[in-house]
Amino acid sequence: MFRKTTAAVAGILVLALTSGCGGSSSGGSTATAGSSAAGGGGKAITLGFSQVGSESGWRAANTDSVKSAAAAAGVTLKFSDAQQKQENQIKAIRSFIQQKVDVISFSPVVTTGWDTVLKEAKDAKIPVILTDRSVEVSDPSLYVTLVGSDFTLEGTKAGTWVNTEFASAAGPVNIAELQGTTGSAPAIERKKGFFSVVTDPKFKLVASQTGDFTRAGGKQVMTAFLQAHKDINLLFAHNDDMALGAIEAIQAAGLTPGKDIKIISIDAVHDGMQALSDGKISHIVECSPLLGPQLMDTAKSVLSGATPEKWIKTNESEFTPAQAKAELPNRKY
Ligand code: GZL
Repeated sequence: MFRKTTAAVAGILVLALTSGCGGSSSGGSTATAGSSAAGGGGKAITLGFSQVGSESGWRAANTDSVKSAAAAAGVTLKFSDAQQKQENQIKAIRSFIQQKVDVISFSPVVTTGWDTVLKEAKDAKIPVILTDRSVEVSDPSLYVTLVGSDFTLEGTKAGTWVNTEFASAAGPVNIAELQGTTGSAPAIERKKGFFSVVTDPKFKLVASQTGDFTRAGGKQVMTAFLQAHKDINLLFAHNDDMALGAIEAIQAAGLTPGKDIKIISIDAVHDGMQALSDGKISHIVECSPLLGPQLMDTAKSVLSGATPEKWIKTNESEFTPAQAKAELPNRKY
């Protein structure tokens, strides 16, 4: 996983400054928006963006951030929704290459399977900027940088809260885990970070399965968990949407979320913060979707010839119920 800065990666970007032309990418929905702005060489910037899909409140906020930042930056945006399918992202990237966009950006739905299409972008001399999620590639020069969160740290923060919350518990503390999309960077790294600190033998992982980051998935899987296990003490949900679905399942089982089963989640989207404020979720680690402005700034600097750090990290917080109550009026998403 090339998320570490590798000096050798410098690479010389030969930038295609031809402006993108019309047309749509196959696979998912594509739209073009925004007016042009000067990039390197004074040419208008056209950015091709392949979004994972619309699986969660986080994703909706991330899409809004990218689209509004492109409009504010005067970047012509070609936007493709992959409906959570890697093949649609690959098709979209190939379409952007054919359209000769100036720069390509995408949030990779999973970490592997990108070498071939990113090599095609490199051969076409179109720089690629990752947002949100990372990739595992054989050649780190296949993308310029990642603008996104440290998911391992998010998992570690969640695990640290668990250790504090259950410090006085003799155990066993039975944990159920709703994993994010299988093979995605946030699912892999949040799990790794969490269990790197939740190591006391009193903690027992009694159930773990993907809910694919959706409310429906969280509800369906938690319902099955509750049928199989009558003694779950803690739910670790990789995102708020799955936690919100799980809350419905917990209530349907006649239990009280936040009391009978503590819930630790990640994202801090509005509905998650509301549930936290109401005590149904116990603690939330923030993962900011507001990556649009950083993406546009990075695209412009790359097209002007700069070589950014290999990973431009977003700074994030975490919230207790009281903090959520106070923060809710200020939330942008
Ligand atoms: C994290 C992002 C994840 C969110 C989920 O950066 O990739 O995908 O945590 C979203 O809500 O579906």
